[in-house]
Amino acid sequence: MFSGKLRFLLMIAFMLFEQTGDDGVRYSFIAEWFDNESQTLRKFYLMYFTADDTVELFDIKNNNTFLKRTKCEGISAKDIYIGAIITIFSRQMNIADFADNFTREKFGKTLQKTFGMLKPDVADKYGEILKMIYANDFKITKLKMARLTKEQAQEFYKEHEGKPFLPFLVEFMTSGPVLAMELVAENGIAKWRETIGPTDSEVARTSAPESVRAKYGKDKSYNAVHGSDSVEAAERELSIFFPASSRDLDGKMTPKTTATFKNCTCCVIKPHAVQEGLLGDIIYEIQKSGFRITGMQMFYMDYPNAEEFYEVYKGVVPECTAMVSQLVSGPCVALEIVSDTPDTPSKFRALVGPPEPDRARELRPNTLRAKFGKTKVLNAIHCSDLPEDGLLEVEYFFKILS
Ligand code: 3AN
Repeated sequence: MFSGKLRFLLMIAFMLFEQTGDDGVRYSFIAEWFDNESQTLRKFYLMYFTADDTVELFDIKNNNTFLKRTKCEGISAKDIYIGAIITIFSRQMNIADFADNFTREKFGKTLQKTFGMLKPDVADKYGEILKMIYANDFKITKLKMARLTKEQAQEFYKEHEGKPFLPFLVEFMTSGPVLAMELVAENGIAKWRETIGPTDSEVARTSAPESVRAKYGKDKSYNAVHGSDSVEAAERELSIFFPASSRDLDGKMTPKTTATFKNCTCCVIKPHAVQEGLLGDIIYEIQKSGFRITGMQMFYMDYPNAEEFYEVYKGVVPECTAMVSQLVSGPCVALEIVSDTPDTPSKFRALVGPPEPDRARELRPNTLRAKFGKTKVLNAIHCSDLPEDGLLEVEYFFKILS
């Protein structure tokens, strides 16, 4: 009906009206998606309607509507910020920029990402500290358990070059695993500094008794946790652990995973449980039950990978298609689990419980699925079925995908 140019102008005019007429507001972003088939980066206007949590996609190059306004599982205003990866019908879209000033003003000043890191002295307290992170309204958008080399620790703390405590700090930071995180919240940088408390844990106990360092740190050296102190520091520190491109890497290696690939089993905390903020609660239960977490990383699975991962269930488990859709609906967290006994996979299965949460609640109320699951598909956790699958699945995540 309209020529391409006119249609484009109408689109722009439409975008100038932020009120959607149904008591909601429409926010507009530039979203990017790498199309594997054509090997091109495709750009869209992504409109998000607050009234009913619906989204619409407009293909910028082809100048047409790519996805009509529709409800999209698991997406709410809190999930959308610059740099976020959101999954829309199995396509992982990167929110690259704001598409109008209205959205920039509403979103731009408030949501901010920062870098947080749990140090080697709290490796057995991940669950408790992650619970605190969620209780303080942070979203964890990237996460990796890693081991720093001496060079990497020196690079990370290069602002302290020449200070007398640096050699000890480097030794401490390379003595065990760290848990690196990208955290997002309103005024994230200042908020995370406030959440962790003063550098010296002894001081924290008097001046900020509810802070992470007051609760889990020992002194000013063993102080449990790190937080960036400026936008520049956050960018630099995030790029060390989570490089966005090879330019970020600049020839250096990222800190390596801590996965051991020995007497282990695989646990995947599913996207719905991550989105519900249950990561800390689940990890707390796992650590409390005597299992050790020796590898942990957040993954944004794409459709082919999710299908490959669940391949053995295809044609056997009727919910397989729904399980694949759930796994690509947002970030999941994969764990390498070990224990002091040789039969870690079966021991861990017993803690996870029956696949159907309702049944689990009846028969095994103390299991993870009984506590955190909703339905057979949304049962919070995947764990390896057969003992020999444990290592294979750990390798799939921590060698192949990672
Ligand atoms: P923060 O981590 O609170 O930003 P910084 O940047 O002054 O503190 O120091 C970085 C790290 O160096 C601290 N987290 C702590 O582990 C260590 N550190 C700082 N000051 C001292 C000190 N005087 N003695 C020992 N370690 C220190």
